[in-house]
Amino acid sequence: MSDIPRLNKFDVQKISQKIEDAETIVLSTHRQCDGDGLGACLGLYHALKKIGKKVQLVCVDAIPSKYKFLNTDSFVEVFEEGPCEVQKSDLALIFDTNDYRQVSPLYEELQKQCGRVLFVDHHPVLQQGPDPTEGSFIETQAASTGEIAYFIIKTLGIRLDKNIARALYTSIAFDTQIFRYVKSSSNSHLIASELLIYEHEGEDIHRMLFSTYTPNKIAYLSKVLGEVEFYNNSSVAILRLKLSDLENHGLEMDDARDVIDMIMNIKELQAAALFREDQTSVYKLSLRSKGSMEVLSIAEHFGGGGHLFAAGALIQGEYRKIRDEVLQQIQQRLLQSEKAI
Ligand SMILES: [Mn+2]
Repeated sequence: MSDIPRLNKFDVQKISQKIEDAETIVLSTHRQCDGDGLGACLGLYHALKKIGKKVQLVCVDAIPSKYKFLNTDSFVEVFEEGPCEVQKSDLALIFDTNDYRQVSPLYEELQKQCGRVLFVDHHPVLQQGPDPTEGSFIETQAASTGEIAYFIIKTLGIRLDKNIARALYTSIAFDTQIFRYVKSSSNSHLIASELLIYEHEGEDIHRMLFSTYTPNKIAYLSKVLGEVEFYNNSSVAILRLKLSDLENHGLEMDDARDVIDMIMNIKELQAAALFREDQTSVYKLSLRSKGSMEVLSIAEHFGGGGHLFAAGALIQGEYRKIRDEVLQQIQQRLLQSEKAI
């Protein structure tokens, strides 16, 4: 057997050099942050503090309460909860998106206060959207941005510790959904195995990320999952989440995030679209597919973005009209993928 290196190292030399050259650094991630972006930022935050950098971690909007175990109250500032002053810095790094619109209005402030603003991401650059800033690091082979942060930390020669490991493990466990989505690479597992030398409570982290249900959430799920509409012999599913249902069950927006992943566990399903009502007639569209057809271009068509098989957009309009439009686009791609077989 040939000696295949099991750890696929990303070329983070250039971005690491820029970090090394900066004395003051601001770290951030996209709006409605998740375990990936937040964990990657926080891991790098702890690492850069260890080598004497002046670091600030700022999120655009409120951090979901389930991330409290990362001590977000002590280390993370929230721009929209103000007053939060962005420190004058040599460099700003934005994790887990390469679309500045996901970071606005913090992005504009970062541009003012920081010498350079770069993205560190694993989403494809949008065909119909803004280009990432020059010098950004984008590696679509990374299953999480925590993996990229890991390689940066290693390249900078910073020793791991419990704080760093806990944050990076959170990032990896979140985006891979506990090692389900690893991009056919051993990286996520191998990096995690090293992190677990410093962070012994992997199972606790899994629980804090994914087992945070309340009786209210179960009642909510039983209502909304009963409303899924199926098309094309159950290979396409569509679901609308009404704001009033979340409110009636006393839940926060983040509680609706995993509904689409549940639907994707249906064996015969090829693609799903979920419309989460954010305001009256404003929907956050989430799209998923199992890989036989891409859904990113549908998201882009509506001004959004994401990954090839998991993407989203913000759409304004009358529900039935936009649902039919999205359904038609999914069905078109499904037909093409069936023809291709
Ligand atoms: Mn991510």
